[in-house]
Amino acid sequence: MLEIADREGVRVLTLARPERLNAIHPELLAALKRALREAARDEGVRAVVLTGKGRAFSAGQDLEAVPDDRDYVRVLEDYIPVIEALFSLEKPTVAAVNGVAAGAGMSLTLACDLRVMAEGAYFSPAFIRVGLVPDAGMSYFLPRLVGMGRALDWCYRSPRIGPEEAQAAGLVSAVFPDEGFLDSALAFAAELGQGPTRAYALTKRALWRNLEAELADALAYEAESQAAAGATEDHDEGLRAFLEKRKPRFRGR
Ligand code: LHQ
Repeated sequence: MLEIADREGVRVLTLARPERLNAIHPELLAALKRALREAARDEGVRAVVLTGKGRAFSAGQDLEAVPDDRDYVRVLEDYIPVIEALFSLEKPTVAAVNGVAAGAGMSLTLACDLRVMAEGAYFSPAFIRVGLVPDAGMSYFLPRLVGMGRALDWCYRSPRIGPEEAQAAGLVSAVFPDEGFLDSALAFAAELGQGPTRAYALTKRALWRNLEAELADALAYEAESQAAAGATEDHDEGLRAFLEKRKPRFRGR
């Protein structure tokens, strides 16, 4: 249901219900929640990749597993800790969108820091097609990532958002060929996995926080974050490497 593997400091979490296009159900969400907590605790993990097995990333909520009483508040309670764990993880997170990412499957990718996608993959907000509204974080992340005009347009029409449109909107960082996609995505993540982990975490927090802040407050928060980054071993190493004209060897501390 959820496959977990490590490669070069990158923890790879693979949604693995390929016969259902990795549709999401409560057990999968519980496994994801556990895996994200473990990834947060494990110092050897310096980046996390979320991907899907088979031809899809995820088709979203398993529509065969919705409760008869339609208690969607209850259904969404299982998503909340997963979205929060992804968002607050103090390590870079990358969604490797290998195939269709629809509905809450697309939402999972939005809660990651960065997205890369395969040439044959596409995003589909999907919710509106079944008479529902964006959930699992999409209403929060999508307008912030691509702007309100596009977010409304995509959520209303639920078009097939392919690599070209996704990249033009700034939704994805890179597009790789279908052939060898996971290797390309892992190489992309491995670079982040070899970076200054604390500085990434502080960067993520500052950018999101300061999106809503007043300038004076944002500037003060930047100074605080910089003091924290400046106290890391990786900053020492970065300075040394610069002066010695060599590539830094960051250790994530
Ligand atoms: C599926 C699913 C699926 C189960 C394909 N479930 N089996 C909702 C409700 C309540 C509260 C919580 O929040 C949510 C959030 C949401 O995520 S709502 C949006 C849910 N997702 C969708 O509406 C997307 C539904 N799927 C599709 O539109 C298509 O399957 C896509 C566009 C993803 C892919 O199309 P195709 O490549 O043509 O594949 P397919 O449709 O033939 O699907 C393959 C199989 O997977 C098929 O089963 P079968 O037994 O016929 O082979 C589908 O029934 C199954 N499947 N999505 N979400």
